Amino acid sequence: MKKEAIAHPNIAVIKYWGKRDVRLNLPAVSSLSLTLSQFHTHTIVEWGSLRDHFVLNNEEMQDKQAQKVFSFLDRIDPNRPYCKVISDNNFPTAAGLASSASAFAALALAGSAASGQNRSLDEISILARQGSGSACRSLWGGWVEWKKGERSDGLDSHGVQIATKSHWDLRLIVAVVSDKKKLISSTKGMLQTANTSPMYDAWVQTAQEDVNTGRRAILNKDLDALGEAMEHSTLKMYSTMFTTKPAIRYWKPQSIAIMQEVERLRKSEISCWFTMDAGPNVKILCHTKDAEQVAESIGKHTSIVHILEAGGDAVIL
Ligand code: 2P0
Repeated sequence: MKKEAIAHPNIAVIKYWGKRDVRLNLPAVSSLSLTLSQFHTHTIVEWGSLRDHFVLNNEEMQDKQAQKVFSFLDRIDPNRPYCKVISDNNFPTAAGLASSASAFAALALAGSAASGQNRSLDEISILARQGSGSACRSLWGGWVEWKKGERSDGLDSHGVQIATKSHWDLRLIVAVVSDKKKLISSTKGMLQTANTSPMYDAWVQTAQEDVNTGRRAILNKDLDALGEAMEHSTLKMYSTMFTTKPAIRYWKPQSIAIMQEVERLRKSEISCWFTMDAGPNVKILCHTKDAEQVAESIGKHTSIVHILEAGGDAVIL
């Protein structure tokens, strides 16, 4: 059987940081995200070959990355035959977006279909989560909530779409400060934070309030309320990272200059708000009518600036 699927990356507006179960990738907190259009991962899974192959962007991979893909397919079907996985990102590494979310969402969708399983989207989201936490949010377009769930088997920890891509006319501007691979992986950073930061408990205890505020703001299309909650969630997440031992600091001087530029734009009555992830790149949410102006101002600090729209559901082709 051969099946192919497409999924888009997503950016969290209320952040996921910390795991309550490392093996199953169960999060300590719920999160909210926006799925992006323009960029996607396209993946073909073909069961039946002489050995396992993983070809990423036309290059056969043989490292840890390939192993992660093959063991993920073992989760889909423990008795699977050898297979060939061909995956392409239509966005360059220099786009400044993590590709693991769209990658595991597309792989979960294509892999399940290729094995002839009839899983629901919730079940595929649960599967994708085990490849990379944020991937469980990339099965749906628009605005998605990842409920952390309570169960120890993780069956209630998956994405839920709260609004479609056409719900709200916003843009996400991605300011690329560096396209280098991050120095410390998210998984490692999260573990280190939980083990050593005195701020971690406060982060976990106050996260649900931010999710509730963020969800309400999305449903009411209130950008100032969402932006405030997004910056708060971002900076609170970083407070836990800064206070680990040793400290984790993904920021670069340019990241701070861009955050200051966003604050300056707000003083001139343009509603725009920043968020950052496990790296130095800055993402800014604003109304579509202001996007060009915001991108131009941000462009003073970095030469790569993308203006992105809300994207649609992941699909089997
Ligand atoms: C997020 N990040 O909510 C948060 C904010 C980075 C900072 O999800 O360990 O690749 O595979 O579950 O999903 C990036 O981490 O981590 C991430 P794992 P993932 O988007």
